[in-house]
Amino acid sequence: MAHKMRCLLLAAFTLVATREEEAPFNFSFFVGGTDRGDEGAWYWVDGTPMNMGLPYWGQTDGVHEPSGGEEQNCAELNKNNRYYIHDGECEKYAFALCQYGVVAKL
Ligand SMILES: [Ca+2]
Repeated sequence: MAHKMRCLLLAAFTLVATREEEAPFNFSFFVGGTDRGDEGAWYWVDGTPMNMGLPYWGQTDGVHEPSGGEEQNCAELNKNNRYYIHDGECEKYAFALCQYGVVAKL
């Protein structure tokens, strides 16, 4: 995936964006999830199945994400929906949010 080449390295930074007006950036971020090759089956790049539904994925006009079908196969934190996860086109320009160091279990 092209966005792997555009990683934004975050060593000691926690993104907290609970309200759109508090968001520190004005662009979406790819995170390491995809359903490419198996439409509708979302996995993190390490092979772990992604949690689906709320509170992870957003909704647009009452339609729950992911909603882009075969045209949108890469998970992103969507700037237009308070950084909830949406499916996006893998080829569009966006930064990638990369994990660095310790993994926090939620
Ligand atoms: Ca898809």
